[in-house]
Amino acid sequence: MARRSAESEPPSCTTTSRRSDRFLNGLRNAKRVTFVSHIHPDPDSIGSMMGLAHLVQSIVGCPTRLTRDGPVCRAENRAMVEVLDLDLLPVNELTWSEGDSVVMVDSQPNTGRHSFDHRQLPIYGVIDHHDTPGEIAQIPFVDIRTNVGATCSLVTKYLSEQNVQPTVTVATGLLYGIETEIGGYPRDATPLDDEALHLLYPIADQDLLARIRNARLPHCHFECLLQALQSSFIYDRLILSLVPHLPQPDLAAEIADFMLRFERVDWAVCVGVYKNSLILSARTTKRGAKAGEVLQQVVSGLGKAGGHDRRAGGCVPLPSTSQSAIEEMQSEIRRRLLKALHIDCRGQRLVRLREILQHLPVA
Ligand SMILES: [Mn+2]
Repeated sequence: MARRSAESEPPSCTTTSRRSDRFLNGLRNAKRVTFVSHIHPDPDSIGSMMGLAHLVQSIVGCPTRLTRDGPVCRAENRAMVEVLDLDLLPVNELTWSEGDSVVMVDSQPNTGRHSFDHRQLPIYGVIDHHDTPGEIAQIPFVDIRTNVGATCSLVTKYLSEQNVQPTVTVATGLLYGIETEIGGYPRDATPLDDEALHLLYPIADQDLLARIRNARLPHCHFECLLQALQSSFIYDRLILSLVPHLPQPDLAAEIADFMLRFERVDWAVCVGVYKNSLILSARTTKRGAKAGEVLQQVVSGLGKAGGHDRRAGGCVPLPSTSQSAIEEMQSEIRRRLLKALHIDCRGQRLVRLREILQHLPVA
């Protein structure tokens, strides 16, 4: 299907050509709709599932299921599930019956990472905003707008097109999903994202949002930040953080976000060990950097990656968790990354360890 920018949506389009109409038309005979997304659910994937479930329940009137692929990791994301009282079913424990439909949000088949096996049940719809394309040729309904900041913004548009008022919980989920995608810097947002925020803000519960944003953090979070600071190296305009142990995979993205604030760099990449994999997260301030494609190039033949223009993530399985296997894979990734970014210089530590150790206060 043709990709159209949010701004170029013809205002004169007939009712039947609206995406939300076409989406709902294909679900008319559904007995139940299940929403799936990528692994380690993030607020954009959770919010999108919430919004679409509310839409389907309101218009089609059939039951819906929200799922999670693997654990919800980041403290804020766990707080979102808790304070919004969401019931996310583990995707690998689902059973299927006649009349089931599946919709994938914030991800595409065979890109990103998910354990939903579409040989179990063909996917009816894909609603996403990622740059890195998946296999969508066989999917009846596809709405992929790569210029839009958040999948939740597309979902909010569906609700407003259908005159379905979000509940407080749904509005809070959608708003938080959009905020996490476009709230950082660099801000990749379109008028469609701002329009969605404008619609959701008066409905959303600001106290619940505050509880989600300021979720309490475990001890290991601070240990990991210290590890990251100690193991960050500057290569020209890149800062690379090699973290020996990530307590949860989403921390790679938090570290990359944090390091990108450093005024001397315009790329921040975190490569951290989580279980028997390396988790990669890349951020850049450069518009048109195609970070998703850069990361795909870096992990080519080793693992998977995907993302957006200025934000990307990936995963490389380790052949073994021995120190030498980890170091070997980290240096291969560093070599490929420096090549991809055309950087040819030695790394400098962000923090000089000896000076820090000399000045450690006594408790
Ligand atoms: Mn997203």
